[in-house]
Amino acid sequence: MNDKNEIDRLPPGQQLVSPGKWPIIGERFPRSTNAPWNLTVTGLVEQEIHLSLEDLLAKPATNRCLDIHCVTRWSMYDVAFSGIMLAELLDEARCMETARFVSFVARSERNHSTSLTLETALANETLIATHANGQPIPVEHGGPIRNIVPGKYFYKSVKWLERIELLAEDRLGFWEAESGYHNQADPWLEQRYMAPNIDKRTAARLIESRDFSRQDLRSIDCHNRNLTGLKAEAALLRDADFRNTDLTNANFANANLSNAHFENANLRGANFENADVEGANFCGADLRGVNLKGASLIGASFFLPSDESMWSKIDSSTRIESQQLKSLTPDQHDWVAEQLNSSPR
Ligand SMILES: Nc1nc2c(c(=O)[nH]1)N[C@H]1C(S)=C(S)[C@@H](COP(=O)(O)O)O[C@H]1N2
Ligand SMILES: [Mo]
Repeated sequence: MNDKNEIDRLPPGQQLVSPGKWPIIGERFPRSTNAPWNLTVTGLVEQEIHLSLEDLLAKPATNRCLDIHCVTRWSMYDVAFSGIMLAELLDEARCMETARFVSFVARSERNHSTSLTLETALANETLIATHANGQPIPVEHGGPIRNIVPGKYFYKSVKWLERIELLAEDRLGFWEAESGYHNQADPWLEQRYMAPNIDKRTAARLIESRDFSRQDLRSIDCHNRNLTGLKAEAALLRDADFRNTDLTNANFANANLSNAHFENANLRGANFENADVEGANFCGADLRGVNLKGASLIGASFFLPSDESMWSKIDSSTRIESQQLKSLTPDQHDWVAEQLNSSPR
């Protein structure tokens, strides 16, 4: 059980999902192969270990009731995981003195992986889990074997774990290397992303051109600007700052805007078709005439209950399908659904 009291149990910037609604994030299927499931512990160990799923299931299980915190701002309390402690497997494998990092590699098309220092992996009591809430973990959630790293954003917990590798030097994982996710991933410190890699002059030139199409502009600071008609199709704008910006008729189709900030932005007529706006903040923004069809809305927020100045403007001219609303948290869902039924203002 989580021993924090309810008030400070939710890390900063997170929202709770509806009870029992576990979102699927990232890959949905393991690499397809007929090979039986097994787990290898390899690298800087005295004794390499190969375990079949049956071997793993035969070991005495440890149960842990844990809170999940995803970097895209959703959290879920009290998932009862069970499996084998990483520490037990490593006792068996006997790590060499030179082993300082541990990499968890998935059976996936992209060899998805993540890594931790060995010290963190053990201190956080990493679990090699086979069951969640009394059932085998469903395949879309990483079954039959996934690692679970308590106290870190959920991207440190790989689905379809098939190899644990002990290393002397760190090897960044998929999200950490490809998408700039923070390698420490502490939700209490909001370690979501690494610092951006664009210099100020390049940013200024791009803002001037109003053409961000297909560019990697993660975390770009555009707040308080006039960017009407911005072209940003398929741009990588995760964590970008568009607070208070005029984005009338901007085109963000297919863009990655996860965790982007649109607080109080003017988005009238903007196009977000098929964009990823997971965890994006639209509080106080004008969303009339906005097209959000096909956009992924997990963890997005549209209003701040306590502050009416931070309620976005949504009406029947805002295009969101009811299917999409299901990925919002319950209070966001109900509020947005109600606004969508109001006539244009
Ligand atoms: N193999 C694999 N593991 C993965 C991912 C992935 O894309 N592939 N995504 C990570 C991310 S970003 C999150 S938030 C969680 C999501 O797990 P869930 O789909 O069971 O909620 O899995 C993590 N592990
Ligand atoms: Mo994630």
